[in-house]
Amino acid sequence: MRNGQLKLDVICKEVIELSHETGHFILKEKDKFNSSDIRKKGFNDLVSYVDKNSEKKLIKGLQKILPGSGVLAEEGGGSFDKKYTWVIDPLDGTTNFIHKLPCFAISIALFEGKTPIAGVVNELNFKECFSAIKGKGAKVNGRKIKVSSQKKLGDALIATGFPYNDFGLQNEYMELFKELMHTTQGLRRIGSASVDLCYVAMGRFEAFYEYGLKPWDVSAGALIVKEAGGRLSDFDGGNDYLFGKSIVVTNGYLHKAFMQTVGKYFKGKMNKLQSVK
Ligand code: 2AM
Ligand code: CA
Repeated sequence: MRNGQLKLDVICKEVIELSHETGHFILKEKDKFNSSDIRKKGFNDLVSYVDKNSEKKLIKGLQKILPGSGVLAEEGGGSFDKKYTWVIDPLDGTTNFIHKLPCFAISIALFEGKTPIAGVVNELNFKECFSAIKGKGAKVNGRKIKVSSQKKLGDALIATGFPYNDFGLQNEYMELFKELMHTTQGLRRIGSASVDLCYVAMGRFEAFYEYGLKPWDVSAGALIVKEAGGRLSDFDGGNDYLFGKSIVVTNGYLHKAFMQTVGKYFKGKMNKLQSVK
């Protein structure tokens, strides 16, 4: 820190390094891992010692990188009571990891107050480490990235996540899915929201939508895709996509049309989501 200003480029480099070290641990464990290591946090909600140890390593490293910072993490919780807060998913795509299926990633965002200012998503299987600093663009493995320039929904590849334990809007979800099956080039479900967001950021997907996610799933990826030129909304068309449990992201060109389609099924219905209090 100099004159109260964070040196975000230096911090970002150190976070990337930490994500590689922790990623090395996760990949080493993948081969030893078996079903007796899995614990259930709730219906369809899986966790293992790998998630927990990865989180411990990250928190220790991040607090060294920025002493006095707070943490909000998937396994250990936390809050936003400090000036700077790390929002961490130590293993995004746990179900994939357990089944030894790519993709899964480490997702780390740095917030100033409630605003993300830096993000790193390290996808460990294909060794693609995405990063962004607010106002400075987005990168993969150090190379600048941007969203696709596709303007036709009919030629767009769309990513989504299926509802996994809150089925309050299941019918609306299926109706939207059906429409998109007919009006787009196709739909994909990768199983790691942070990676979905980064794939929109680098132009592999034109759009991504999902509900029921938490800030640690989306915060780093949302900054990365925004810095790559993408547009983001919640399902109601507002800006509460980090904390509001629904997110739509597009390459920008398709945003209006895509939001109109989402709105047909979801507008005014988000209160039916059981996990939204
Ligand atoms: P996770 O692997 O860290 O849990 C997939 O749709 C996205 O939803 C992933 O980012 C995944 O993150 C998140 N998610 C959260 N809880 C989940 C669950 N119980 N089952 C599947 N995905 C879950
Ligand atoms: Ca996780």
